[in-house]
Amino acid sequence: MSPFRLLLTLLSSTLILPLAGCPSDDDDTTDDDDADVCAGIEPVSGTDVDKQLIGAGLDRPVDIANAADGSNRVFVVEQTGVIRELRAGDTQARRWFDINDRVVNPGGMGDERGMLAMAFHPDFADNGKFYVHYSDSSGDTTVSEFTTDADGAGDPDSERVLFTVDQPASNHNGGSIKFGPDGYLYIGLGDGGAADDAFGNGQNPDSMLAKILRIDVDNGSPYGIPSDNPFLADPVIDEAFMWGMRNPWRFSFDRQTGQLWVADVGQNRTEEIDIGLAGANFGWPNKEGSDCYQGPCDDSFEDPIFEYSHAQGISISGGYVYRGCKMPDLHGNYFFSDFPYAPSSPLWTIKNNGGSFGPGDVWIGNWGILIATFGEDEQGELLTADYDGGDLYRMVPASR
Ligand SMILES: [Ca+2]
Ligand SMILES: [Ca+2]
Repeated sequence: MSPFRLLLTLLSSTLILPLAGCPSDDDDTTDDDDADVCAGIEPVSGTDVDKQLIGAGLDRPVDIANAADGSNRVFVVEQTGVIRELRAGDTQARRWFDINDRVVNPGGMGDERGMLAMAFHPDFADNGKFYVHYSDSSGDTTVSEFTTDADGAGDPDSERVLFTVDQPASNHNGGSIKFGPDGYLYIGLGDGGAADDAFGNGQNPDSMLAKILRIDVDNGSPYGIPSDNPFLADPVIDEAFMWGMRNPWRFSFDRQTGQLWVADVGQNRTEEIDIGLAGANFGWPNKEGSDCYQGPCDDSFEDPIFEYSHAQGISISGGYVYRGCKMPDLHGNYFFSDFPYAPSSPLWTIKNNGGSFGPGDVWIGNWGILIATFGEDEQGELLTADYDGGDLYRMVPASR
């Protein structure tokens, strides 16, 4: 593990997302669901994981989600603009939503455009609302709300556009959209692409690009700004939650602590993992990882909690902190991978080892598939997909 530099001892108390003003999780009648989520599931001791095939025939799977509605369905976003649904017991995923007609046709492997992510509204079971992040027919970023139709499928005709952003190049569109434990929608956008922040968005306070945004989809038109967003009294756009990102392709929330984990794809030298910190500037392009890169470089920039060099990988695929039922010995491990453009992605974890983050309990150099993304099922078991082979997997105890 010596090639990996372990960075920054961070007090966990400074890292937890502010939960003040929590609009959707303050109701005692609904927030005790997690208590029985593991009922009837036998835990398995040990930290060896294997992959169990649970679906096949997917076309470039880039995101995996669950509706948290008790249905135990798994949803897979295909880059071409389709969302497929895998019901409990299914082996073949069904077409659930299709906006291929308004999504740019992604080219070959490594094309970063297309439908990139989806998020279910926290009250999806009641209101049928979900959100998608896609590149439109011109390649520009669109984040929209949709609702389900009478049959419970996603309705392409229900689109309510939240915003669009011009994309000056095909790469670095960011990707993830997810609701935080505060009920707000977080959206990751990259720097606009090309290389070396060619369009100057990394430290541009006026642009929606190169940021993690945080908006309120339940108030305002087309959306509201949460009253505790960190840049309301600052030149940085009010939607921003953190900035100075290069290409935050995948982020997630720890379902136990609420902590935000962002994997920011690097330039030619370093891949990084950042912890959510309201108002932080993560430094791109002045810094790549913890190294100065271009422009003025000082302590005002937030450094990653973990980084690895391009001797180990070339494009980080962020994952999740494991909080599932089956493998309690792996709780607290943050799973992630890398996208080597071949079916040889690693499966790595890091965890907090007494104040700093270092390699965790799983460290597999080649897992035999090409990993662009991870997901959680309703029990918090981790899912991943083979971008090239189109297979969907659940991580299971190797000793089962
Ligand atoms: Ca502002
Ligand atoms: Ca950075």
